[in-house]
Amino acid sequence: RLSGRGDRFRGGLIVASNREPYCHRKTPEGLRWEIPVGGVVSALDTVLRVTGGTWVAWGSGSGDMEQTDAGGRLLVPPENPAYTLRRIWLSASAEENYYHGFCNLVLWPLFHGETDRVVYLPSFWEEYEKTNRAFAEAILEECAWNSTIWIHDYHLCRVPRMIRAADQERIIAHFWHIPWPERERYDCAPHGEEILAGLLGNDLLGFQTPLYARNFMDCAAARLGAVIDDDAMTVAWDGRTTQIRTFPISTDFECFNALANSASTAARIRRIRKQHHLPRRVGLAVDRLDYTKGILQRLQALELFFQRNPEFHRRFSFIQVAVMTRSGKPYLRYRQEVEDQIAEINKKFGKADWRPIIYFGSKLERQDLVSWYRMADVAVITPLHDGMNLVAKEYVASRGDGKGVLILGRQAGAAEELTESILVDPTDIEMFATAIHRALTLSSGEKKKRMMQLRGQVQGNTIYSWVDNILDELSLLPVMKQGGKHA
Ligand code: ADQ
Repeated sequence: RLSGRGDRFRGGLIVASNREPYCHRKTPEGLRWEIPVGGVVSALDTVLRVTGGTWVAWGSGSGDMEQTDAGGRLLVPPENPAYTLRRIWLSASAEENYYHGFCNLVLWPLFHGETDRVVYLPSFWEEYEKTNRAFAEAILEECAWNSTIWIHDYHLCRVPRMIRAADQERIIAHFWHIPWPERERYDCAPHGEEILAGLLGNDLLGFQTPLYARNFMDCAAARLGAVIDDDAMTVAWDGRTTQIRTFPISTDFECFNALANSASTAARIRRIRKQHHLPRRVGLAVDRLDYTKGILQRLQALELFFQRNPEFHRRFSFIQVAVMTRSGKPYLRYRQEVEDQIAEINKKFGKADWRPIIYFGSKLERQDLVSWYRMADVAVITPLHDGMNLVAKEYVASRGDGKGVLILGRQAGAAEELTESILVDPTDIEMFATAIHRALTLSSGEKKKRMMQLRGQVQGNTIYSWVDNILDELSLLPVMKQGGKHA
């Protein structure tokens, strides 16, 4: 499914991300493994299962050490090994300052337009730098002389430059999964120059949308005085050139499509409907529990919708799935706010035999997730800011029946491609509530037409074409470094 290009990674593919794809936990029943929830993990595991290679990541599970060899390595997926996971270990201080600190309290809110939430301490940066160095060293240990290094996201901004300092010849690519803000907003980034300098150690730097790529180039010019070539889409700085490209990430269309069309999904839908006493029509949102996903605004819109449209009482329930993937005060507070708001709506409109909002706070197995997608008359995916949003694409891939309507927030990267969805500004609660009503009253012909166009879009750019496009770009790099120096 990668057009035979898996074998173009001759020296092997080395992927690096903060989160690991498989996590081992000690439980009262013994050691268990699980797949952490999140877009980066779900996209990349799909890829590495096909290409093979090594994935370097933080071993964050309580039982992780027990499962690895002395070098921190093990083969995954546990049930069907296809690639190597190289775990690295973080000290308590690194976990606190690098991960909870610089990543979650500085970079994440800053890059999602939530500058009021940014909290900065100097110790955050010290540990960020140290942890990035530990990643760079581990990556270099895993490399053959002709390996391709592929780094992911905002946790590892400094790694490309650190590897580059050790080896000029290496091919280094980086994919940025979240938005890149405009220059004015980036101005308040602590260590803004070091972040840019780190990323300009890459040969290739990929973004989800043209806007984020543009914003990055503007910031590099303004903060570092880098030279921008708008036609070639390159940034030149400190004697080297980085190619800037746009690669909108996607999902495994065929996998979701086939599973959603299966008899086992149909049986599961019947079971779920009965178990939760669902009315005929349901709406759905699936998010990691995060303030950027706009869950509170969505609940406000639903409250207004139920207030304005009593004819939907008892006939429509909304399912909110929101799994907590990060700990820490802002997330605990946000979860409390979400739960309180749901309780209030249910108290205001609910009846003994009907709950307007049904809330699940846990991880769903793939088959259950697909069953919910297939069952939902409307999916309401309305982040305040989001690099792409894979849930929107997974929903579309699961609707081979041509039914289902997607309401999508304009600030999701996915809105650039999924233009046949009903696009909303999630902070305009009036319009949002109207959009929910519209989605539920669209004619079946209109629904089908829109869904078919959306499906064409997702099918035409799957997770495999995403990797293919990145590979094509890598092979076009002017300085092909293979054949260079041996590590
Ligand atoms: P995320 O912020 O994690 O990803 P998203 O792209 O929506 O956001 O991916 C979430 C993934 O987790 C989906 O594959 C979804 O199916 C899964 N998921 C969510 N809740 C779940 C649950 N309760 N049970 C099981 N699975 C669940 C980051 C960026 C995004 C970008 C991706 C990929 O923030 O903008 O799209 O990386 O680049």
